[in-house]
Amino acid sequence: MSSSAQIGVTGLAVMGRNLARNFARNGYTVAVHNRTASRTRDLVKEFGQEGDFVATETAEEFVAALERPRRLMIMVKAGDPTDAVIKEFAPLLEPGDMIIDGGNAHFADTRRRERELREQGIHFVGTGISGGEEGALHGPSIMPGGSKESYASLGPMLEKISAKAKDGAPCVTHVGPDGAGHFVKMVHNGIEYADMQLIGEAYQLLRDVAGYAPAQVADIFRTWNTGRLDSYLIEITAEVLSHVDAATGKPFVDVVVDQAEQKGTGRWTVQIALDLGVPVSGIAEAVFARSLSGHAALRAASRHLAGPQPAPLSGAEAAAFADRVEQALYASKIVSYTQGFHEIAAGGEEYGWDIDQGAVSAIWRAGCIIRAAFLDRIRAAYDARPDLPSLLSDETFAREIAAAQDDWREVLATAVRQGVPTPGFAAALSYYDGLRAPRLPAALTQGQRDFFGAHTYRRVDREGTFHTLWGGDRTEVSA
Ligand code: NBP
Repeated sequence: MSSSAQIGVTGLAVMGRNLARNFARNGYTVAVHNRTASRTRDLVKEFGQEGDFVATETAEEFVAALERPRRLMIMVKAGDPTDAVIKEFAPLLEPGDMIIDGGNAHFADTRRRERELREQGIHFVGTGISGGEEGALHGPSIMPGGSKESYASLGPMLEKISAKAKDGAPCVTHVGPDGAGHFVKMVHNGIEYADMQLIGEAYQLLRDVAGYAPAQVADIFRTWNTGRLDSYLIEITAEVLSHVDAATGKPFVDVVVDQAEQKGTGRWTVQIALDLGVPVSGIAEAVFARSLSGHAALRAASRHLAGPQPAPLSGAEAAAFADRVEQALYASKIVSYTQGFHEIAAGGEEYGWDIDQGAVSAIWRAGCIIRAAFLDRIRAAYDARPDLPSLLSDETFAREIAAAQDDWREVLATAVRQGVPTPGFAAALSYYDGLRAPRLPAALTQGQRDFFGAHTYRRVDREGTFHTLWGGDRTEVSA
């Protein structure tokens, strides 16, 4: 067998198979391999005419099929399977070769794998890939980490198979060293959770408070999708809401069990944010809302609890309310992106990654699940001021939130009065109000901590750290 393949893909389930086809359709010779060899044979049988595939059955054959330095992409289930595959292939590789992990790995695992393989001279490129199976085939958003050297070799190939933004720019950038790519992919997914939760809350308000049927709500989302909320998630929301169940003739959304599942990347985003001390309250509420929905027994046992029943609005009032919900959704969305980008900045600082936030927002403009017109504007904000401390410090976003806030508050007040749960909207507004508050009750918290634990506090009028002798005569001493 000649070593002719420019890239190899091992792990040919939906993602790996479609990425391999994407490389082949773009003119690359692709070696393909899967633990269960029938998947490899099926791929070549079904799609062999799309390009140059080299089907291999053993690890040795697979590695031998790759030109040097070798580019070997792993698309297996994240976690132990990734380690098993690395263990199988690494001994067959040589210094300078690259292993690209395109699975949804935890960035800490990626850091460990990168360190271990670096000792062998192998570049380990943890790469976030978003866009689902369609994206993998037609162009995903790609977030590679790893060394600069590996990006010089891989970048042009990834640029070719990636999604392209409206201005033609490929949705891939070298995010930073070691685990930076998987970290950014993790936060992407956290933001995705928040986006979906906020859309869900808007939907429920439009149904329960405005009194619209799912098909009418779908029309409202379609209209929103022509404005500043233009995004893939709003577009598919309209599709899902207008879908009718063939078996019952009912709206599809009414026959689906209302318990949301999750695979873990949203949870990781929140866990890491807690470690980094970054308030990602909107993302956290989105994760918790999925968790609450899944507690079927608890929910069943709680149905009798007292609370108001929403009373649907009349026609003109409903339309006016829908406009206000759009404002609330947009303002809350600005806050979740603000929180997500804060986490990326904090992760970059903690791990020494030097992540270009503008470049990250640019590669999310197409291909990935959170793709949206909005991301062009985030990029513009970071381009204008790369050291922007927060998206809310950008004048345009601050002005838009200022214009939206009366409606945002009104929508939340209505939701609270009518007993419609809106944890995402509420967390976003509290974050906003928390940041703008001239004084926070944290001063009282510090006093309590000093009282029960002598934890000390700082004063507004003098440098230093102090403690009050609470159990004694309450004089203040320097700590
Ligand atoms: P899965 O996550 O379902 O993984 C199936 C693949 O892993 C098969 O090729 C399977 O081989 C292989 N595999 C397993 Br399981 N254990 C293995 C082991 N010990 N050794 C070797 N191979 C093993 O596939 P997927 O949905 O295509 O996703 C692939 C990766 O991409 C995952 O990390 C996923 O999180 C990530 N991702 C998925 C999406 C998406 O939309 N699905 C989006 C973005 C990222 P077999 O055929 O022999 O069982």
